[in-house]
Amino acid sequence: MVERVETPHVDVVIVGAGFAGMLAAHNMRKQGHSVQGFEKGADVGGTWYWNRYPGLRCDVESVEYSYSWDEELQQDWTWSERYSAQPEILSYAQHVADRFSLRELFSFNTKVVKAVFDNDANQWTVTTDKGDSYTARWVIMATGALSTPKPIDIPGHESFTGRSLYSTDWPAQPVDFSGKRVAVIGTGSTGIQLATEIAKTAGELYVLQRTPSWTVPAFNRKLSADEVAAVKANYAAERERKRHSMDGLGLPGPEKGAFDATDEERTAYYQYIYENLSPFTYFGSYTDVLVDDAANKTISDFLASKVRERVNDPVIAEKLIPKSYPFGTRRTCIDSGYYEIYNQSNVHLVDLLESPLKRITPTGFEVSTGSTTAETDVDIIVYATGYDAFTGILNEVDLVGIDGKNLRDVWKEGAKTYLGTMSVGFPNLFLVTGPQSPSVLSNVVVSLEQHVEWISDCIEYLTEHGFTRMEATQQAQDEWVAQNNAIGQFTVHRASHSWYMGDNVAGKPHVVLPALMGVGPFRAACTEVAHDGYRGFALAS
Ligand code: NA7
Repeated sequence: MVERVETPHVDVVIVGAGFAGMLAAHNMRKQGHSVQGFEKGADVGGTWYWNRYPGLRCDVESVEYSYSWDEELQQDWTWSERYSAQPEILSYAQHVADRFSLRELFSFNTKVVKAVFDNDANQWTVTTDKGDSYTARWVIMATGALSTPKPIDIPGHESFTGRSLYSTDWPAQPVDFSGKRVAVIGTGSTGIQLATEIAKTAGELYVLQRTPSWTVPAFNRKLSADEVAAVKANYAAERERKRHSMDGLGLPGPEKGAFDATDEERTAYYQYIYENLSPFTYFGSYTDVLVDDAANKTISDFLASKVRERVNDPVIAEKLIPKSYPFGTRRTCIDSGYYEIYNQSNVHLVDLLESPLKRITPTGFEVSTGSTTAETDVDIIVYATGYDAFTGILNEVDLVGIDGKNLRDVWKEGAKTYLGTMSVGFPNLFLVTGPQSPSVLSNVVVSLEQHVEWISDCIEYLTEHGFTRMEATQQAQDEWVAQNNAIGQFTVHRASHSWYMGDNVAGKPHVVLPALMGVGPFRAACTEVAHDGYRGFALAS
């Protein structure tokens, strides 16, 4: 006789044990739900578990890039530096897991490979790479926006006989670059952090730059006991203020247009931001910098002057200055001496706009120089070529909704959601910081807390009212996406071609992926929807 094995059932499946997944698991358990979490890594931490390349730091200040939902936690934990390095953020995540006994809610080293919606039972069947299946009423995809590396699209990269390193899959053992010839491909946040670190010891470092990024000095430092005490004295109130700000950082808002200030006044203000605040503040420095190209250019001009100050060779400086996109339409970086590496004799900028990268060879890389090519031999190639943002990680799972439709196919023409959290045809499947939510354009911890708390309240409401099914309506989703696209057209993002729009991955449709309205207005919109009985969602028992 064949023994029938029942598929275990839980109220909620949570995918991912990063900052979002840990909070979701904590909340669901607190609300009395049965929870099964899955995490493909061996431990908690998400981004900070997977990424461990040298020089990795968060570009949001430590005291802000941390949970705000537990007063005792934020009072007990003390950050050592203004901008934390990866090991400290990972130990924070581990501390939270210990403190709230979160690990027991997750199966680690377990990847969710498939989830299929049962339209009659209003539940999902979730299958892992171990072959186990669970049924769950609700599924929360806490999988992060920057989790799946962009495929390496450079010809010949597999032919390289030296060492290839990937920022997204860094070796556990430290890599010794001393005396080595190294190429770093990519000059986003990751490439900038890596190049700065590798330049310290490499024999020769070649930085292969296609599109330059704006980057400003971190002015990183140890936090003094007085500074920490001052933050902690007012933590809860400050966090609350930031939740309603445009970027989750609560930086001072603009009062007037860029040209309503004199040149001297504007320069002084930009200098103040440069030395004291996050560069994300520039977006909110004047009312028109995000909508008017000329106003926007005042920021670029100011920052360009800084590059010229920091780089000795004026030709190199000009190559490092972004000229092809408005300020703020690509991620602004924070560095610890990046531009200065170009003043070292062992560091060489390879401008791929001038000399396009043709291929990786068995011994190095080859660029076109007019009618000829030039080959450079290296020992190590480091790829810092970015992510298939927002959708990559969701596409890795077979998410099968109503009528057997796969999310991957439904989003072929572009990812669409309502409130960044649900997509039509996929009832009971919550996304955290999904497409058309602020996520990457904000302090993401503030954004993910808002999203997870909204989802938690929503599941509470559905449970209390006996609803077993929730689905975004087509109209609500269409309007939400249209509104975001309209903001894109209204702002300098209209000229943007970046991973914010899906442009970095071949074949990915150009869609405004992050919500551009800002963190505070997004929160208000979500709260209003909830107050209206989850307007724009179809609820059923
Ligand atoms: P990014 O910001 O997407 O940067 C990737 C970089 O890699 C960027 O400079 C790309 O140039 C470059 N790239 C990608 N493919 C190629 C090829 N084929 N040839 C040459 N150069 C290439 O990713 P990061 O990991 O640096 O940062 C992601 C986010 O993580 C960051 O914003 C923070 O929020 C944390 P391109 O721009 O395509 O010309």
